[in-house]
Formats: sequence, structure tokens, C-alpha cells
Amino acid sequence: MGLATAATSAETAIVIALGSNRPHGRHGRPAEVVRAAVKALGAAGFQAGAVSPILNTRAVGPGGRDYANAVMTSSSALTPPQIVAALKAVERSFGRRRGQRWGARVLDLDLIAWGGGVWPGRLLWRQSRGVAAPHRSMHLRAFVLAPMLTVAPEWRHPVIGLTVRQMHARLRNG
Ligand code: PH2
Ligand code: MG
Ligand code: MG
Repeated sequence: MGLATAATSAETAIVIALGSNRPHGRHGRPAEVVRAAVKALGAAGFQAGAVSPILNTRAVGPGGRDYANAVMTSSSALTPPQIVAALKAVERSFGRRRGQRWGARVLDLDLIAWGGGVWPGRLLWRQSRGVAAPHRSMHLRAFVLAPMLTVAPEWRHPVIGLTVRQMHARLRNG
């Protein structure tokens, strides 16, 4: 499936993106929040395979503070909706509340890739509005592709057909 993570046969290699652009009362600055989140994800059943460097990135979208962004590989036997529910529980444990505006969040955890799988299926992937894997806009986001280049450069997007390396190059070349 193109990820370096060792997965048992019942499990699928996954990629999770981490982002923070607000300090946390206990963990501190966004980069420390991301580091703490990798540990919390391990405790929640998503043991880290490879973790990218934590990059400082300009906020995309409504003006906000810079983000600390990273991605990590893991593996899971859960379905994407179950994985996303578990990620939301970790976000809540870091104090994230629904309704926070887009530009400011103490912790954002997104499911980016679910092996070579497509959820909820190839025919529905583009238009469905619920959980999707791969993440619907991962191929457009440098703050996902740049860290992913360091841990899963050869992962191939099962709908778009390009590797992370190719998607990243395409972004840069406009
Ligand atoms: N996440 C967003 C919106 N904008 N910008 C950066 N640089 N990094 C993010 O993780 C990010 C963002 C919504 O999830
Ligand atoms: Mg996000
Ligand atoms: Mg999110």
C-alpha cells in the first residue's frame, strides 16, 4: 500500500495530519501541542510509525496565526468513520470545542490516507459530504503534502492516481 508502516493483515496503514495554531494551557506552543498529540494518539490506539518534522506554515484561509503542522503514519483496523470519531475524541481531550472558527484551533487531527482505499467508495468520493478517505483536499494543501513527503513520498492517491511526490511538485509548479 505504499506506506512504510508495518501493519498486521487485519490493519490498514493510515496517515493522520496534525495541526495547531493556538497554544494550549498545559502543553504550550503549537509545536508542543502537536508533539503531545502524537503521544495522545498512541494512547488512543494509533501508535505512530513515522512522524514527520513539525513545520511552521502560514495559515491557509481566514487570517489566523501560523500553524504547526505534521503528519504521522499509523495503522488501524477501524473504518474511516470510526477513525475520525476517535480523532475527534482526542481533539476534545485537548480542549477543542465545536464552533471554534476555522482559523484558530488548538488541535486539528485529520485522516488523510487509509491505505490505498477510497471511502465511501470511488463513485461517491467526490460528492459525498461525510467522512472521506483520502481527505478530499489533501492533494491541494502544501501543509499536508510537504510533511507527507518526508514519511510517505511514494503513497499514491487512489482516485487522482498521483504519488505524494507528484502532487507536491504539481502544487509548486502551479
Ligand atoms: N488547517 C485549516 C485551515 N488552514 N492552514 C495551515 N497552514 N495549516 C492547517 O492545518 C490549516 C490551515 C483547517 O483545518
Ligand atoms: Mg484540517
Ligand atoms: Mg479537521
